Amino acid sequence: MAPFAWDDPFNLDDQLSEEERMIRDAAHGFAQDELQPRVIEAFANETDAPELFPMMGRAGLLGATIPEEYGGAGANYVAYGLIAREIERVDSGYRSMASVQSSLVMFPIYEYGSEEQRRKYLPGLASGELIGCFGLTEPDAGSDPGGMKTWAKQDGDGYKLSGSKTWISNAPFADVFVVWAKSEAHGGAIRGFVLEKGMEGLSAPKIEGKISLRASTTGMIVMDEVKVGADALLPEVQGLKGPFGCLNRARYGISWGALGAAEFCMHAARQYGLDREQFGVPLASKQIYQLKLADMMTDIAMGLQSSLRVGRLMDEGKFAPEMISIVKRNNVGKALDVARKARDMHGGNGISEEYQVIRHMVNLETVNTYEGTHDVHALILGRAITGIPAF
Ligand code: TGC
Ligand code: FAD
Repeated sequence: MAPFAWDDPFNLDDQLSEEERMIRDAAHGFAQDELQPRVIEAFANETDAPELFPMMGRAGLLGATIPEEYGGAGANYVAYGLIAREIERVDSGYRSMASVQSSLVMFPIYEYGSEEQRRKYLPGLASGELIGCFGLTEPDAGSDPGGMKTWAKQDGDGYKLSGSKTWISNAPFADVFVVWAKSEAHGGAIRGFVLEKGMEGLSAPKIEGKISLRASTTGMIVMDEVKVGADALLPEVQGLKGPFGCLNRARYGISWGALGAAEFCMHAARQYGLDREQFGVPLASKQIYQLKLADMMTDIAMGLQSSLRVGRLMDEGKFAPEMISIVKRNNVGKALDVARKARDMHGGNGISEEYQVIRHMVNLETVNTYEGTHDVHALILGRAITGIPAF
């Protein structure tokens, strides 16, 4: 019989390659040394932190799956998931900054871009000298991005873009904007465009006053007849499968990331219960307290195994988007449940920034909503089960 480790119940460590373990450990070191010391203050003050991008770039955390010739790490999707887990163990907002850059900006430029676009943008995005954002959601088109009102009109050889995007991570300090618009020249089909900071008619005001994900900067993208050349178009994809192809990667990363936040919360609740005495004994000696810890550990362990499986299938090119809906929806929902329980198990201290569990809890509310809400992923699965779209 093997010994049992409460913090790694199914021996995930043993299922990773040496390279994957090295990447995970490097990400863990970076997150604990560089991100953890600043997060409480950053969250309290809603601080913009563009300086984190070059730091993450130097640590090899941006564009992990992009080939090395474009500045990426040439790693696999399991390694990418492990990076997300380590960053989100500190804060979902920091993971958001990194996953937008990697999956929603570098991936489309690599996968759908021209060779010139790849060479122009990817090395700077990988090093963090350039910051990217991804504009899909609009004020009147969230869960239904096909209802977008942003248009690209033909303008000579190029295009003129008008419209607005909202709730866009990284936008206020972004250099590179991957924006999705209906294109007049392509019969109204949705196409991707790469815009650059400073273009006339382009602005990205910050959305202030978030109660969740405060360490990550969010804004709008406002486009008032922004003129771009023909070379701004991502040539290799047309239709909603373009943005959804990016979302597949980001949603998968989130399925790991949310469990990093859940692990932080569970470990904190366990330690709190061992340290805190009530009725003359540690709280951890109480059956109800142990039941909650057992449920947390079970949900986290099952979630990690399922994300590992999906990651392996992605690396073999054998995944279906519905698999990603299962793990995004399940793991974020379970992480939110773990964080709420951990908040409760800390009693009054649970609402203090010092103990950090309530920050994870409110962050996970956003994670449950973005990249396809919990219910939208249920409907994606419902369609797959019944053949009937119920959106
Ligand atoms: P539907 O008819 O289902 O599909 C339209 C076309 O897209 C293809 N497709 C996919 N392709 C690749 N991967 C997927 N996951 C795909 N899902 C669909 C599909 O095959 C079809 O292709 P074609 O060639 O036949 O045209 O589209 P629908 O309009 O009915 O969509 C339904 C629904 C609800 C599934 C979809 O709209 C949806 O997923 N909504 C959620 C929107 C969303 O996730 N937004 C995220 C915005 S970005 C964000 O939140 C970033 S936060 C990041 C951070 O800070 O970390
Ligand atoms: P809605 O679509 O209006 O949904 C509201 C409610 O209705 C939800 O509960 C939803 O589940 C439910 N609902 C919707 N449709 C149905 C249906 N058919 N049947 C039943 N229930 C339904 N977007 C980007 O493009 N880029 C980003 O970088 C980005 N970053 C974000 C960062 C933050 C902090 C936040 C909060 C959001 C971000 N988003 C981003 C936007 C995010 O993807 C959307 O908020 C999300 O897709 C939901 O859209 P919505 O907010 O318009 O909600």
